[in-house]
Amino acid sequence: MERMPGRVLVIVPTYNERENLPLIVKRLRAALPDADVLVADDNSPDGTGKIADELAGEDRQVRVLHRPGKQGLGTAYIAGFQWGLDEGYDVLVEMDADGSHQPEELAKLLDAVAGGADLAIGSRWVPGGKVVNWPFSREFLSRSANTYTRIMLGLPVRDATAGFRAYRATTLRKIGIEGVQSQGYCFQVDLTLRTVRHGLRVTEVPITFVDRTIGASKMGRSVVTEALWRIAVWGVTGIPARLRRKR
Ligand SMILES: Nc1nc2c(ncn2[C@@H]2O[C@H](COP(=O)(O)OP(=O)(O)O)[C@@H](O)[C@H]2O)c(=O)[nH]1
Ligand SMILES: [Mg+2]
Repeated sequence: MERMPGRVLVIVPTYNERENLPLIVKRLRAALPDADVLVADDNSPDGTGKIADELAGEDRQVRVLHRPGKQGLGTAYIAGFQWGLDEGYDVLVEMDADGSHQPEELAKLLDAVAGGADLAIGSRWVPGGKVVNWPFSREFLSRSANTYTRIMLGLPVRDATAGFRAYRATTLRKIGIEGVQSQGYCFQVDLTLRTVRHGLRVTEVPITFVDRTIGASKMGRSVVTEALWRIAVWGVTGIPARLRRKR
């Protein structure tokens, strides 16, 4: 990495990730010793929150945000962002706990931010991006969701549903995160859309996405349904603005 773009907080949301969390925190701390980590746990029934507390007890750069129950990925990130903004971090990173996002690739995202990006997205669907271990059904779902999103919203982004990202604090302050209601994949689309509509700079960095080998996905059919209808609503309500821009 060329230089750290200021103080960096990596937010790791967890729900039943007891085996994954120690592995990912260890890799992250080794890859980026200067970055701090915030685990945002929703009172995981498998005791992930307690493991997070133990990790925090051993390392001052690891902190934990406990929420009383499963409230969805979107609000977990909003709570984490709010905490990080209040603490004065300059860059806020989103990263899954399950190993899909490789901590060793985070430096590339931070380089993009240091180079002027307001939002850097770790992208599977730009040249050089890859997925490993994904069944065809997951790849098909992700590609279709991104094509649908691009057509509906006209976003100049290949992987708008990606959850491996680095935001400048100024970006989050400008786009306003308090009112965000989206929860699953469309939380990522929602924030991408807000960033683009504010005229801010989005850079996609190719990454290798590795599907989890431990534990199970928390994303069900309702998350996909939510993305379909919300994106349709944004698409339709955004059409007048797009027509005005073209004229
Ligand atoms: N705090 C919190 N974390 C969540 C919630 N849902 C998912 N996660 C975490 O978000 C990350 C991505 O979820 P995952 O199930 O891997 O999604 P997938 O990769 O799309 O299958 C993982 O670290 C999960 O533990 C939630 O409701 N609350
Ligand atoms: Mg995952």
